[in-house]
Amino acid sequence: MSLAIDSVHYIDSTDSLLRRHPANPILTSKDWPYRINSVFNAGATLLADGSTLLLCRVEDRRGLSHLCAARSVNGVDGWNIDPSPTLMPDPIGYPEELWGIEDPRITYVPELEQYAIAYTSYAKGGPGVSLALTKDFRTFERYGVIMSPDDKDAALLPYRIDGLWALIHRPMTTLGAHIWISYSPDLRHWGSHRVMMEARKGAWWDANKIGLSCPPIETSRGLLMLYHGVKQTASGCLYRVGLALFDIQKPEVCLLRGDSWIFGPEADYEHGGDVHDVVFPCGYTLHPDGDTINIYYGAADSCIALAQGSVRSLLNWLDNNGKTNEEEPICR
Ligand code: BMA
Repeated sequence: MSLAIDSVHYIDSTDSLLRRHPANPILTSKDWPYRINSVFNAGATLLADGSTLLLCRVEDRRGLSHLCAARSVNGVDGWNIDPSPTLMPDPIGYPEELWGIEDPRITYVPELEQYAIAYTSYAKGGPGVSLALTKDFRTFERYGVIMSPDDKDAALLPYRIDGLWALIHRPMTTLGAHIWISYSPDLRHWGSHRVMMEARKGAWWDANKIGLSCPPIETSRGLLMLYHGVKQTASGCLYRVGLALFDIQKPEVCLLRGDSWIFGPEADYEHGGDVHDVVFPCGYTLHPDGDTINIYYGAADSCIALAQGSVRSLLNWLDNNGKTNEEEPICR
């Protein structure tokens, strides 16, 4: 009897899709110029001179988070870390930041000639999505909370669609923790909310709770999304990363979704830390070849690590392992 083993995906290894950098973890609390508890979940971007900027979530020794910039010529080592916090919560001007700001995702927006940072602002009402614009990661124009609690895991798309800005985010609703997209004429007023992709149910690795990882990657095939799935187990949550592809001009249309995760906690620094068994990417940079990708992720809510891959290989993997909506309802 020939068991359809290919369909079980045992032979389609994801091992080489994203390779951990030998220098991992690339940033830890020991590297910090001031006393902190942990550093993780960093947004990433390339600056005009080709160097890499990470906007890191730093948790202080009260348990509250702020953001701090680290710059490096090669994106791997030689980090130049701001000597004091780059963006502190401002609970007086922005009460939604009372308990800190977390998990930034950076999008360079050519039309505005600025970087847009979507981050979690945390206060009594729960986590919400806030937005700030900057040209230099030194001064910031805050837009305040743009998605009210409970909402997080957000990134702005770098272009308008039919004149409207688009924001991917993850509201918690009675329907569950699914990925949504919303539109705005001015970055302040948001509507036309639509579900992009739902969490699966039951025993799946991405059951019940999913969220955007890095901002989606623009490719010739569509918007390539890395997303995290959270599996609840008897010994806690397992945070892993999967892949899906969406239409560039109609991002609520899901073209392909992989069944299995492509990256999960395996290394010691991912298994052990303040929160065990977490890989949580918030940023990526693309090499000048247009294909090699650096994915920066928080490991175990304690440090920052780097995994490298190829956009072409990620798309190939989705072609071979992803399902379309015609095959089965992949996103609902
Ligand atoms: C999520 C977010 C992340 C965190 C992860 C694991 O809900 O709060 O900031 O890394 O949980 O603790």
